[in-house]
Amino acid sequence: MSAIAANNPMVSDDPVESALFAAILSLTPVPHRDADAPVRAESALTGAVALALFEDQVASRHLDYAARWLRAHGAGFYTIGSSGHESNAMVAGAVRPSDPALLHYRSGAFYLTRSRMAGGTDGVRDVLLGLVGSADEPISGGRHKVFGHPACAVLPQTSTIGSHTPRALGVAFAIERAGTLGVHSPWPRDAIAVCSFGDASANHSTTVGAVNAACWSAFQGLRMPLLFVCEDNGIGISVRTPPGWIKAAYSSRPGLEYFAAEGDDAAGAFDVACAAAAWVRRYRRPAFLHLSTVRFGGHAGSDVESSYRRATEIHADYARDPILATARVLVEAGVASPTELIVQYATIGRRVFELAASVRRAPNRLSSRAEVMEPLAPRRPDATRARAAAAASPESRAAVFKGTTPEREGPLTLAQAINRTLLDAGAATPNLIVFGEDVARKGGVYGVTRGLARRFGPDRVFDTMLDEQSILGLALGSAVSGLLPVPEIQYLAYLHNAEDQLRGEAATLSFFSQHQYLNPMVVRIAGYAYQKGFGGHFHNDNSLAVLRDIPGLVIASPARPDDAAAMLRTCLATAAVDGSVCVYLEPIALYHTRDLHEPGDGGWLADYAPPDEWHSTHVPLGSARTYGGGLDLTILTFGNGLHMSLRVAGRIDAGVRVVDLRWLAPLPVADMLREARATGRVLIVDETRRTGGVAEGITAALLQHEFAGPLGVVASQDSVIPLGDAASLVLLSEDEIEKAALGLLSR
Ligand SMILES: Cc1ncc(C[n+]2csc(CCOP(=O)(O)OP(=O)(O)O)c2C)c(N)n1
Ligand SMILES: [Mg+2]
Repeated sequence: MSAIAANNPMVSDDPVESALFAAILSLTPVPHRDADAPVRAESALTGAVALALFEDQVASRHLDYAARWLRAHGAGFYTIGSSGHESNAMVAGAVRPSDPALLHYRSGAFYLTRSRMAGGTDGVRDVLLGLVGSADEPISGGRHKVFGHPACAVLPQTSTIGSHTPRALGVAFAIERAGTLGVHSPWPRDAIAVCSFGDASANHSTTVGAVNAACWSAFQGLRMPLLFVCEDNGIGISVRTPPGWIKAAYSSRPGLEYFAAEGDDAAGAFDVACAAAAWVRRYRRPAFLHLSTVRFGGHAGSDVESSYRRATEIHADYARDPILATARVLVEAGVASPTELIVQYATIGRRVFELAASVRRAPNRLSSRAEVMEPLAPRRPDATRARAAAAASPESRAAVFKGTTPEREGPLTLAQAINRTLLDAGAATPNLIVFGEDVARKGGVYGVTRGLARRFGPDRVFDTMLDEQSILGLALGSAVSGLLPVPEIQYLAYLHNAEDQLRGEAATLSFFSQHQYLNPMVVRIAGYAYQKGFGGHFHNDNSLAVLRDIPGLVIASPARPDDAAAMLRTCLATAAVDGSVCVYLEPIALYHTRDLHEPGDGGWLADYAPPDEWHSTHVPLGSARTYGGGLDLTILTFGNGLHMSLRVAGRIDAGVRVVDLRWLAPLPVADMLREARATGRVLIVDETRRTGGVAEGITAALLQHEFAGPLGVVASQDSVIPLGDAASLVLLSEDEIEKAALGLLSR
């Protein structure tokens, strides 16, 4: 058989292949039998299906050879393969091509089976184009090597292991919820979500959390059609998973049905996968399919497996080759002879090689910065304005607002304005859902979501379990399933344990899918400091650096009730129109603030604009608001800084204009520059930290655009915020602002 190997320049002397050939050739051929019959008694796997799966498995194996060959020739950039895991093709064969799938990076054979079953794309070519970073690759366009295709219902994953599991939870949730709400979804009503990951990944808190959230849901009877697939090769790079651990950890979880399959038993794996899929589809509850596999060729091309595994151990795995397992049932069932299978293997290898050689010759790489960045966060401002101005019918509004309307209520606080805007949005947007900790029955810790659950019902407004990763996961999955999620993170401090779901998942989806998959969402986060009643660091978090550097993320920072309403409409509109991921940061200390300069002046209240004014009062992304037209000093600020700065400006005997940036991403650079140049002197008032604070970005933008006038910065200390009055010792104060302003004015 070395002649066959020599026929394929991608493979030379691979012991896995030699062992596979020898084992296949040692099988005893039997007379040809009907390919439509089961390969063995009681199995659902027919000879014809097994043969097709064999071909997918073999093609997947050859893609791994191609990856290394392309790498060796300087044309490929990724060598983590699926060799040894090809039994995941059985899982793909057991579910429907319309079932949304979020895949492990070793689920290559799954992807090939899925693409064959779904039609509309050549999976082998897709993967090859991914390996060489070709702009023609159908999902990420050369931006990452991922499995994904909208025609195959495969969502691209990131490289952060486990990070796709919360989204999978959300997709399963949304399959059901979109159906209940009558919202159009890309997934059939009886679909199930499929989510694969490795055994080491099964220990990651993200995966543990997603499985737990699925169990928590099922335990109380919520529908969660989610099939977890753990591809257990017993190792994570070089670290062994304790034998028996996956079974011990996942076989007796409340609400989770456990299925176990051996990857070297083709018919058995197929049947167990069918049983697991059928169980999830029928009962609409989560299941865990534990698929035992081996891993051939180390973790990746660069990995020297022999440095941490004994040769005997490595060789012993060859007998568990899933391709051999499928070959065995095919030969034993009389569907093919050993020689026919080897010839088929070589033919597929040749085809993969020829395709690999062709993508190597003309890789069509991304060639400009604009091309790379185009799918990050495309925006259509005119469509957003039009959408933001669209209200529900007067009748629907009357029903939601119980006869009155917010524009007739008189001046509102910030919290009230957000609340009324959410009510209006809920009335106008049937696919909008609001959820988080305490948002439904209690109406939010600060009452911002009060009344929403009563008006829109528990299918659209609901309390979640206490897990920010799962809250964001519900949003991520809902958003790719036709819903417009508005999740709440109770305090900014509690975003940090889950922020990768925003950073790695939400903000990258459009980039890695060329906006073929979008996850529009508006994440409301109560944040910033200066809270009097509920003190200490965690309720007064003022650190935004982790949000500000996420490419494409919108950060809205409303300070006043009228802006808060308009900006929330803008966020919801750009989410719906462009698929934007928006963080809407609510300053807790200003929620119920009524006055500005003196008690009783009502300077922080505002009327609610009636719908016919929403178009003219629209606040575009990245647009600031200026207070006063003073010619002596420009204060650039946002959030609580606006309240403090306006008070200081009212006290100083000079012409001060105060600019509320309103958007921290994208920063309103043009507005900042115009207002800075109008006075020639700038004070940046930044309530967040000195290090990593917003002032850093503002200063850089001013300097890059050659603003040359005097420039001052005041910000809070680089400190954790203490409880009680001591907080004021480290937080930016009005006195500091005033002193800095007077200092600049005297220059
Ligand atoms: C959050 C995270 N930490 C670390 C890594 C680096 N890393 C990549 S794969 C891997 C091991 C994963 O093992 P397992 O889940 O068993 O999958 P396998 O490769 O064995 O199929 C590690 C540590 C990562 N990608 N993501
Ligand atoms: Mg593993």
